[in-house]
Amino acid sequence: MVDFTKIMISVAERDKLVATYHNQGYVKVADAIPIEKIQALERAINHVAAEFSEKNEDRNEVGIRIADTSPHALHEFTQVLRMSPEFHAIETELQKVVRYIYECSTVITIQSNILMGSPKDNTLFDWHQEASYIAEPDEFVNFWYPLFDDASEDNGAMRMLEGSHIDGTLPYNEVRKPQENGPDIVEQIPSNIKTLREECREVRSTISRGDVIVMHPDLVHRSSDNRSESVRFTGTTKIAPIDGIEKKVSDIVDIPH
Ligand SMILES: O=C(O)CCC(=O)C(=O)O
Repeated sequence: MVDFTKIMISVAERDKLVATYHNQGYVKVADAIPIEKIQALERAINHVAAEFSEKNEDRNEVGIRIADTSPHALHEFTQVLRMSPEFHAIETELQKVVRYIYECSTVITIQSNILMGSPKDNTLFDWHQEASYIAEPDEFVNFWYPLFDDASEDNGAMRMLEGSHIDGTLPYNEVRKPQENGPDIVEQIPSNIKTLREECREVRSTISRGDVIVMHPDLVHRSSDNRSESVRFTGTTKIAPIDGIEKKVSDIVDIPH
């Protein structure tokens, strides 16, 4: 794993990181998010959880109750956190990684969420590519990172099919999954998933707090069962390099001078 605090000063390490990203379709970056920023988000989450708490439930109990029974409360809970300055501070750190990988100065966060995987979660995402859900822009990176507990096999660290990004965005089958407490989920599963699973090595993103997995938008991946006792809090952030956007905009829009 590349240590981000060190690669910031080494061209050779940067080249290694970029080559790994392009060859495997993902790269693990250690210490991309300073621990103080994660701790600040943890305090914010505890604060929001206290607002949602019934009968002195702790953060974990609140998480399990709302994740299992109330999609509406879960949505509210995660939206409040998603818009918090503490979460934006983490996004800013991830933007630095994208600037570093692309050697560019302008980047934009196109989607960013906090996901809560309860131990009884039945809304796991099946095998998919981010690019089949996000058509534009075609170039972005997808970060996945544990927030409070290290990502382990036990709590359902992300599974990735190494090299599965090579053929680009794949045709998919739509699979409808009815939910007990909310609207159906429709997933887009690559049509050749069986072959991909035979041909590509499956890797688990077992990483520590502060580390991130940087995934190519065409990498096939999925979440997995949380067999631990605690809610799995993870961040997922998609960031695009957009250097040259001013030029592209002025090509299609007549900007008055
Ligand atoms: O962590 C999860 O449950 C799945 C997240 C995911 O698939 C993603 O961020 O692309």
